[in-house]
Amino acid sequence: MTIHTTKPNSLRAPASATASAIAKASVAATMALALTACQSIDQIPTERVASARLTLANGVPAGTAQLLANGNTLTLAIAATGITPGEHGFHLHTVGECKRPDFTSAGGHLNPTNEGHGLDDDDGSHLGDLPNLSVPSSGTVTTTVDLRGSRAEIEGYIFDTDGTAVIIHADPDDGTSEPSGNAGPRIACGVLTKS
Ligand SMILES: [Cu+2]
Repeated sequence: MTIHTTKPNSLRAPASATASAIAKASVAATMALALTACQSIDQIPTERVASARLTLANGVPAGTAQLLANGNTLTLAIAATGITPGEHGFHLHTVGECKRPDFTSAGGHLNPTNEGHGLDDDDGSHLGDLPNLSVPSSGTVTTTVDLRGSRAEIEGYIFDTDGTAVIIHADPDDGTSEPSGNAGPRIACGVLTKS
């Protein structure tokens, strides 16, 4: 996989990325998915706001997550690899720090408005509550999710003084249990860094 240098800056792999073929392929897969998951040309996110390099608990690279913008909508696009097949909790966490091996340094869910946890619960949900990742037998998953709220508001929360992390858990988020959906240990983590 070659990342062509003639592409606009927003479509290139992060300059700081390692030469890992996995990471480069993941970036390309993320962009391809972002371009195909949309309904029409004016819905395609055209600006990369931030990106995160995901790492497993053992330090192995596990793909990328990118924060993309289209107008007032922010979309998180993830291309993760090396993940156990099945359903996995997937969240934004409130501190942009991924200390291995347990990633507890990332704190709890990003929840700037003090809501309850859970996309399926009736007491609201955290901004960082995202749908479970459904990982196929290949161990590689690509998907996009639109974040809830205006771009300016969400960027303010994500790029606060302590930053924000993207986390994948070992188990599925049950959508209701406080405070984190009973999703088990954190198996992959990446810090969102402005592009
Ligand atoms: Cu989490």
